[in-house]
Amino acid sequence: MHSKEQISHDEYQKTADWLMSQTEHRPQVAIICGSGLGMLADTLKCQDSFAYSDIPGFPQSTVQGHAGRLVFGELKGKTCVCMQGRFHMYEGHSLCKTTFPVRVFKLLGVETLIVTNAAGSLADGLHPGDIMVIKDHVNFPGLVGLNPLSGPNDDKFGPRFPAMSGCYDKSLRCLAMDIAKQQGVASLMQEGVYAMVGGPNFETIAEARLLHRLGVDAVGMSTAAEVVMATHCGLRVFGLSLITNKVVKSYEDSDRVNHEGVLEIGRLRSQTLQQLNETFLPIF
Ligand code: 6GU
Repeated sequence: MHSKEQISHDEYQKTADWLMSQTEHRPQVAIICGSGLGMLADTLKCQDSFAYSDIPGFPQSTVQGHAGRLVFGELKGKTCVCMQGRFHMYEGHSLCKTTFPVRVFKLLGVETLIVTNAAGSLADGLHPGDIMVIKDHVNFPGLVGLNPLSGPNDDKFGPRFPAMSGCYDKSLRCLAMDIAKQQGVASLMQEGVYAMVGGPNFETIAEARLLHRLGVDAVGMSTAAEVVMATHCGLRVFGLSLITNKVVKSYEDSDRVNHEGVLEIGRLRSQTLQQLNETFLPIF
């Protein structure tokens, strides 16, 4: 299911052309909202929104807490397109389907991609409710060949062997930390390494320990594949993980992570994330 599917340039273009025929917005920024973080889209002005099911060529989202809408609009003078709900590998989508919107954004003229997700923390200093600015990632599916770039390369989008060092833009990361200081929320924010795993189950204790030893600060089931695709086609990327829970690393710990708890922390921090975004967006 995950390997051989290919999407042609024409298919991405058809979706982009359809969207451009339905809205006059021409976004510079695309935002992919993670679990429980979709409320950002609701704050866009002059909205044009499209259910994924109405967009030709778009995959369908199946997870609770993910609305499944593409919202265009203005936020503090920047034209944005916002995914309320993303596509995950564990839903059974091929990786080129989960990353389909990224190339569509490129064809819409987007220059910067902001990715957010809900993640479990492995680092001792990262607590539920903290925000991690993604400095780098470990793409576990990618390391074993589950990569959206597998198959013939489409040179119109980017090179066969794209570099991934520096894929999380340094100036955007510095700017985000500066804004957090200005807004008095610096104690909630730090940089770290995100790992994407396939899911849908959360980690065993042995897996959690392994990730911790490898230098992973937070783990989740998304983002890395989208960022690989975005970097390949030259988008500038900024990523945030909202820490929703601690990953259980001890056999003595009786805590269990659950999806409802993940969504609840998203609601708790929506205000802080909103404020950060409103200051951040106009100035980069
Ligand atoms: Cl603990 N693990 C994974 N894989 N994804 C998560 C998570 C944990 N918490 C939120 N998302």
